This record gives sequence, C-alpha cells and structure tokens, in this order.
Amino acid sequence: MQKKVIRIIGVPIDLGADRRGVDMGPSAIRYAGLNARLKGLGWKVEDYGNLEVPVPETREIKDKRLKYLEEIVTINERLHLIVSEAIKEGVVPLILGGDHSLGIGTLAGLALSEKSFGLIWFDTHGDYNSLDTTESGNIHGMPLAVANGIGAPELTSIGGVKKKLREENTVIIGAREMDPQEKELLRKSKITVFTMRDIDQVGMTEVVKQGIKIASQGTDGIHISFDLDVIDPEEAPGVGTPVAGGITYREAHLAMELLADSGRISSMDVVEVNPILDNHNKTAKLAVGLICSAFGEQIF
Ligand code: 4U7
Ligand code: MN
Ligand code: MN
Ligand code: MN
Repeated sequence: MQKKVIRIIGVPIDLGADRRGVDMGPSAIRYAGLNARLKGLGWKVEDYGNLEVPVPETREIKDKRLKYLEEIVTINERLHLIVSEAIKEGVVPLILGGDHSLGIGTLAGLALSEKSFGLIWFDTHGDYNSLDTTESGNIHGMPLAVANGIGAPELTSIGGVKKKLREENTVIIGAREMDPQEKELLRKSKITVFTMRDIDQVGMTEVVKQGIKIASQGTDGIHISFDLDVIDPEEAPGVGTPVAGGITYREAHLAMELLADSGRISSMDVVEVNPILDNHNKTAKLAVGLICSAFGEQIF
C-alpha cells in the first residue's frame, strides 16, 4: 500500500440505531489515540472533524418502519459528497461512526467515483432489511440493502438512483444473526455471505483470502465496512447490538492484516462503537488497533 493521506470523517449518529449511545463512537475512537498512531505509521492524517448530527431528543419519529428517515437522509446526503470528494482527491476516507446507517452515504459516495469498488462488510448482522422485512424500523439494519437499490426511495436515491454496490464483488464476513425475511432477501442476491460457521470450519485466513478475491475481481479497490459487533462481546463489549459467538481479537486483526497485505484497501468505515456499554474504552482501543492493522501496522 502506498502511504499517503487518510482523511478521518466522524459521523456521531445514533438515529439509525434508535438511541443506544453509538453517537459517542467518534470521540471514543479519537480518544483511544487514532490520529497519532496513524501518523506513526507514516500516514499524513487530515481530520475533517465530525458532521453535525441532531440528537434524537430534538426530533420525533414520524414513521415507525423508518425511524428518523429525514434526518438520516440529510446526513447521508452530506456524507456521500465528502466521501466522493476524498476519492476524487486520491485520499483515503476513514469514516468513524456512529451507527451503520452511515454506510448508505459512504457507499453512495464511492459509487459517484469513476473507479469501482468491491466491498467487505464485517458484521454479525446482514444489514439487508427492507422496509417490508424490518422488525425494528431501525435504519442501521438496512444499509447494505439500500446500497443494492432495495428500500425506501428516499434512501436508495441518495447519490442517484443507480445501485451503489456490485453484488458479485460484495462479501459479508462474520454473520450470525439475521431476521428470517432478511435472510430470504439476501439469498436472492449475488452477495457472498461467510457466516461464523464458515470461519469456524475453514478459518479466518481462508475466508478473508476468498473474500479479497471476490471483492477484487474487476474492481479498482476494496472498501471495508467494519461493524465492531462482529467481534465477540467478551473482547468488544462496547457495541450497539452485542451477540455472543463472534470472531476473536486475533481473527479480527488477522483479517485486517491480510487486507493490508492485499494492497487494495481504498476506504473504511468503523461503526457501532458504544462507549456507554464499553469497559474503559476497550472496544474503541480495539477499533484503533484494527484500523492500524488495516493501514499497515505489522507485529514484526
Ligand atoms: B447493525 C436487526 F432486528 N436486524 O434490523 C434490525 F436484529 O448495523 C439488527 O449491524 C440490525 O448493528 C443491526 O434491527 C444493525 C435486528
Ligand atoms: Mn452493521
Ligand atoms: Mn451489526
Ligand atoms: Mn440484533
């Protein structure tokens, strides 16, 4: 990987998760020393600061199937322009969440570029709910579907009506909890899903190698969307939606190290860190470690 510029963009949003504290994620991750560590790796770090995001107490839920839709549209409209500008300038956007609804803006921003990107989505969840399949109405459970053109038109049209991802170059890693109808919807797509069972059976190395291969075919780079809840809650207690049986600390690092070796990382989202549920910023520190592994830190 050529060492150049990383642009950090904080998105302190928890509207997509219906208020769970993940709005404090960007602060917690910066507090854990992100900028200095990246500089230590030889990157030039431009911190864009945080986007302005309203707090839920000042807003009302208008549609229970799409909570805080208007606000989430506004934020992602802004985010997609910032991400697309970064790509145009040849800098690496690193988006700190915040809940995963910001993935809508990131992917829309990447899709505006003339380059094409594969996508590796590390998550416990499929994030593939539509407004017909969602049981919660929380938009952070929808970004992958939205990027694939499925969902509320207000969301799918951010950055234009075309699809924002290439299904055949899209991979989910670490899945272990999906809603029944969400599963059906995802099975109809060409997205590749590596579940926890796959990781148990063949190992993280094999899963990530296959993932990189799939995300690389015919693309110019790979976007990583990393939901910290993919990691086991023992190691990452500070997440919006903890679910037992996740990947280990080392499996997570190994995945980032293999991706760094591929030299193909174009951009990254790090989402769902919840400092309220965390244990002395453990999860934010882990997030910083993983970002550093993805951007070239080596053990030896
Ligand atoms: B995350 C859920 F019902 N599927 O839609 C939903 F289980 O970004 C969870 O991956 C979504 O953390 C989790 O609300 C969204 C639920
Ligand atoms: Mn997610
Ligand atoms: Mn998740
Ligand atoms: Mn859940």
